[in-house]
Order: sequence, then C-alpha cells, then structure tokens
Amino acid sequence: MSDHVCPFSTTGTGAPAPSDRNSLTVGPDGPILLHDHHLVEQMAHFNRERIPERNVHAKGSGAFGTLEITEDISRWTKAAVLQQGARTDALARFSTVAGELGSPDTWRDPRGFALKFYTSEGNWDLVGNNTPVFFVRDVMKFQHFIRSQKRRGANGLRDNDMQWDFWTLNPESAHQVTYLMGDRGIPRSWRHMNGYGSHTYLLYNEAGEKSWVKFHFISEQGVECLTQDEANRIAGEDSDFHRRDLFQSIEAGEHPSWRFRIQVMPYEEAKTYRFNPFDLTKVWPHEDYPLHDVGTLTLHTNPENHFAQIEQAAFEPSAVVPGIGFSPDKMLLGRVFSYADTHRYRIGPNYQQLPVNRHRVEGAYTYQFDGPMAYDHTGDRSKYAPNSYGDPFSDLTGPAADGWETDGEMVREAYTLRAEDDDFGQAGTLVREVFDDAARERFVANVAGHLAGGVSAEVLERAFDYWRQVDVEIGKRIEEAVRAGDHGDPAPHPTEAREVVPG
Ligand code: HDE
Repeated sequence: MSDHVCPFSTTGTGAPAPSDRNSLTVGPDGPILLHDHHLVEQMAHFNRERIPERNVHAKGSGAFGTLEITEDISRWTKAAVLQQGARTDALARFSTVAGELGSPDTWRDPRGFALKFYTSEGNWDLVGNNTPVFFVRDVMKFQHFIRSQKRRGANGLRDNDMQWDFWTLNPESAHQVTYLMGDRGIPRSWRHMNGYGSHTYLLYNEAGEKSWVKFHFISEQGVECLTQDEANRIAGEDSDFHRRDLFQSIEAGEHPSWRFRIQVMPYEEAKTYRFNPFDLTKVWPHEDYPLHDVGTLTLHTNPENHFAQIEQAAFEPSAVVPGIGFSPDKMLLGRVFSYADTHRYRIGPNYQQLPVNRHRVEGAYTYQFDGPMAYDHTGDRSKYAPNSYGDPFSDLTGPAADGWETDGEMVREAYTLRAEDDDFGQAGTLVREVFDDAARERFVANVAGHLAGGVSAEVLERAFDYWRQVDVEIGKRIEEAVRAGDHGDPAPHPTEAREVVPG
C-alpha cells in the first residue's frame, strides 16, 4: 500500500475527480448529463463490487501468521516446510459451512479451518475443519449433503426436515452429526477450537519411503464452546461475533496459537488395519497411532483489507509440495478437483496471481499465459516446452513419488468393508467415552430441539432409530425428550415438513 495520499479523489484513470457530491446537470435543477463519466464510473463499479460468495463456507474471516517447526520429522517427510527450524508465513481462514455471507458466526455448524503456507517449494494448503471427520465418504454425496443443509425450493427457507432426511438416509453421517450436535458444534471463538486436516494424507522422505498421516492443530487457548441458548442470543446481538473476536484479539497483541501435531501410520499397515484408514467418517484411535509434536502455528497479523485478502483468498487441497501427497480417500480426491475449479469461477482463471494467493517461489515458470485480468507475463520467453531457448521443461518418468499401488476393474461401489467398518461405532464411543454427563445432557437437548423444529413423523422415526444405533440409552433419551416436548426452544427455522412418499 502506498503511503502517499492525494489531497483530492481521482477517477479510475487517476485524473482529479470533479466532485463526490454533485452530479453534472444543466443548471442546478436540470437533467444529468451522460458524459458525467465520473458519476457513470462510480455507479458502474458499485454494481460490480460483489463476487460470488463461496457456496459453502461463505461466512468467515482470518489472519496471517507463522508456522514454526520445532521437531525433526525428516524420517517421514522431505517437505521443506516441515523441516526442523523452518518458519513459514501462513494465512488461516475460519468459517461456518452452510450460512451465507451475512449469516451469524454462532450458528451450529462445523467450522472451516483453512490454512495456506507460503513455502519455499510452493504453496501448501491444508483446508480442514474443526472436526476430524466429515458427514459422508464419497464425494458424489457432497453436493446432495450441502443442498440438504441449505434452503427449500419453494419458500427459500432452511429446513430441519431436509437435514434429518439426508442424515438418516446416509447413516455414515452419524459420527460427524454427533460432533455437530455436541458442544463443539458452536465454538466460543475461532481461537478456542482445534483444527484438523481430517483426511489421511501421504508423507514421503528423501529416500522415497512413504507413510500415511493425519494433521492436528490443538488450540493453546483451550477448547471452549457456546451453549445453544448463548449462541442464539449472540446471533441476535452480533452476527460477526467470531470475526470481531479474532480481529480484536490480534489487535490487542493476543496472538492465538495451535500446537501442530501428527499421527503417522506405516505405509503397509493401511492394507490390513481393522477399518478403512482412508474413510473420512472415522478417526484413528490415538492408542493405535499416538500424536507426535511437530511445531506451532501462531496468528499475529490482521488482514489490511478483508475483501482483497480474505474474500479473494483461494485455498485448494490440490496445493501440495514435495514430501506431502494425497491418499485414496475419495473425498480428498474429489476436493483436489473442486477447489481450483470453484476459484476459477468465483475469482477468475488468474486467481493465483493475486498477492494473497501467489506462491513465493522465485523464477517459477508455469506455462500458463494470458486470460482475463492477467497481471504476470513472461515477455518473449517460450510459450511451449520442450524448447531450444533454455526455458524450463519437467519430465519425471517412472513411479510417482507421491503415488500408491492400486488395481481392479472400474466400479461404482462403496468402500470394501473391513472387520470394523461401520457407521455408528465411533459415534457411540464419542457419546459414551468422550462426552461427560453434562455434555450428554446438552447433546440430548440440542438434538431434541433440532428434531422438534418441523421434522416429519416418518423422518422423526428414522432419526430415533439412527440415535439408538449410535447408543441405545442416548437414543431413548432423545426420543423421550422429543415426545415429551422436553427440550430447549426448537432450533430456529422450523418449517412445515413435506409429504413423505413411502420408500
Ligand atoms: Fe470443502 N469446499 N468440500 N470441505 N471446504 C469449499 O471451495 C468440497 C470438505 C472446506 O476458507 C469450496 O472455495 C467438496 C471437507 C473449507 O476459503 C468448494 C467436498 C472439508 C472451505 C468445496 C468438500 C472441507 C471449503 C466452496 C467433498 C474439511 C473454505 C468455496 C469432497 C476436511 C475454504 C471454496 C476457505 C470450501 C468443495 C468437503 C473444508 C465448493 C467437493 C471434508 C474449510 O470447492
């Protein structure tokens, strides 16, 4: 940003602006003249100041910071950003999922925990959530899932019946829905929540040896949550509650930090592990794969401009660097396509040239040219490769360093079931072993309150069965609470349910 401030405002082409108060007319009372191009330019630009909001995670904000690696994990990865002593600039963006741009920060929802690391080998984006799992296992279901969380076709209202219809017809959602309806469904602030890469990723070291990994960011502020009643009240008082908290905390010099930790599974163990380690609806029990400390993420700098640096920030799971790779997780592989695609639509094909998105690799040469709003160019250098003029050409051949073995006929099927692959087991563990009595009490009230918000009788019966499969006792308590009308206020947005067509 330049420090020089013009004493007068200018037109978009830099000439002194005639007036920011009066349009050009024939006499003070006469008609406005078409050649008042300053007025026309002001109105025309105003009409084009919004870009499409993110179709999920629209409401959010973030800050810049530093990732510092304090431990030696070179036995697992050669990524420069993960070497002991490395300090890397970072951007974090936190968000809700289903709400639109103006929706309250404190709605019950998973929270986006998107990280961009501007590493010496290219950007590494770890685009996670504040929960270690997700609602579905196959990307084909994602679009259906999100639409069930959004708005009905006729009245444009959100609808609890749609949500529970989807969840109970897709029982693999139970683990994430348990998280969502528990305390962590509404963080007290973005500073008081953990972040997870959620997926299983691949690490490989200098020798090409591979391991599977899960990434964890553990809040050093602790995990604190809002109750449904607190959240409802705050939603009415300050829809930007979390955004304000982060901005003001950093402004006051309170820099939030997270311990960066990983779980590592030896490459071969994935083939025989008791459940599918690439199934995004499951966590790896810490007793099987303990957490290893790696470093610390600290956020210390607020954005200078929200639109330029947060609204136009483009996080993409496809942005990985040597030493970090993907895995057979169908959800991750779907996301590797989807994010860059959505950025090309929402921001434009040259979104990676924007300062907030551009990598920090000197001399990078991408063989991507021109296109709308192109800012970078390569002068008269080669536009093709290979070439005879010394411009770069990549030609790796043989096994991909970040690949894995695979074979079989082309099918459309769910994952092959292993001994402990199921839909409700880990949700039951969460309810019985992680929630304490008070948390279970709040959980039952949250679920019952949401179910009481306009869910049709048929879907309701399916929901009672869904929760009994998670845990018989909790299912009983939820059903009793709904039937007795014994729950907090029904969650907002109760609408009349549609006529269910028998299956
Ligand atoms: Fe996203 N997701 N997602 N998601 N997601 C988007 O990209 C998508 C999923 C997450 O602060 C979109 O820029 C697919 C899991 C975050 O800018 C979109 C699937 C996780 C953010 C998209 C998933 C996430 C997004 C919409 C199923 C946690 C906000 C706007 C395979 C591990 C990033 C955009 C930011 C945003 C696609 C599921 C987290 C549409 C296809 C699982 C934090 O591309």
